[in-house]
This record gives sequence, structure tokens and C-alpha cells, in this order.
Amino acid sequence: MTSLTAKDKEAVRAFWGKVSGKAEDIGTDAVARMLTVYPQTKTYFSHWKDQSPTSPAVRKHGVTVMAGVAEAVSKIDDLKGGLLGLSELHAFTLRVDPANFKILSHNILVVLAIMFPNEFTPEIHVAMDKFLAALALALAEKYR
Ligand code: HNI
Repeated sequence: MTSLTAKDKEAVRAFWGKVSGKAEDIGTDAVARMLTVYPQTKTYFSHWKDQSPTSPAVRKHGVTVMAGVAEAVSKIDDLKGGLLGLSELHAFTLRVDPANFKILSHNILVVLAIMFPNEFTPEIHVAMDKFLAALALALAEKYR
């Protein structure tokens, strides 16, 4: 996986500055889509009684996940170090299969493309895809 160039990081920071105000909506739609399009991910949320896209639990988790993404943007120069705690949580406590990080990243990209068609240019798309892949890798770090 090619590492993030200075140009990628600049693009991610600039784009995030434009979209972070909508982080709650982005996260909610991305989590709802993940549960609908990849139903196997529901196993991690069996403690939620309502898993529908409009459920408060899905919105709450959408907000939570995007707070994690925001933290990752702020630690873009050291994702592995910066997300160690989150990786331990997902690996040891939650036992989330790392394959699901890529699945959620895909859904985040889809939602970004839908919500920000003009800003989500091919150049931003590749920078965000690489950033989310680096984030997934950092979250999977503690699995090894
Ligand atoms: Ni994830 C909790 C961030 C992907 C299942 N997750 C969190 C929390 C953050 C977070 C932040 C709250 C931690 C805390 O309570 O201190 N998760 C992220 C990020 C990604 C991600 C940044 C990837 C971009 N999580 C996933 C995926 C799954 C997942 C792909 C499962 C498919 N996460 C969870 C579960 C919890 C969780 C389950 C606990 C939720 C709860 O209800 O307590």
C-alpha cells in the first residue's frame, strides 16, 4: 500500500475542512449502508435492538466513527501511533474482523460522493481512498 504523500495529506485536510460539519450525517449514512449492504456486519451490533438506518443507535455510532475519522485526520502523520488505542479496542475487546474496516471505508467514500459531488473530484477520491486505507491498516495494526 503506497503511503500517503504530502499532497495526499494536504488534499485530505482541505477536503475534511469542507465536509466535517456534516460528519454526523456522513457517519450515520455510512454505518446504515454498511449494515444494509454488508449484513454480516450486523453481528457486531446485535446488542442494538433497532439496526435500521434511522435508529438512534446507528446515528450514535455514525457520530462515533466519524469522531474517530476526525481524530485520524488530526494524526494523519502518525496513524499507527495515534490510533493504537482504537486498534486495541477493535482487535481485543470488540474482535472486529479487519476486513470490515475496508467495508466501512468503502461506504464512507460512497456517502462522500453522494453528499459532495462537486468537491469529491477524482484527485480527492484517490487521496481519501488512500487515507481510509491507511486508517484501516492502522486499526488492524494490533491484530498482528
Ligand atoms: Ni468502530 C466503537 C471508530 C470501524 C464496530 N469505533 C468505536 C468507537 C470509535 C470507533 C471511535 C468508540 C470507541 C470508544 O467507545 O471509546 N470504528 C471506528 C473507526 C472505524 C471503525 C474510525 C473505521 C473507519 N467499528 C468499525 C467497524 C466495525 C466497528 C468496521 C464493525 C463492523 N466500533 C464497532 C463496535 C463498537 C465500536 C461494535 C462499539 C459500539 C458500541 O455500541 O459500544
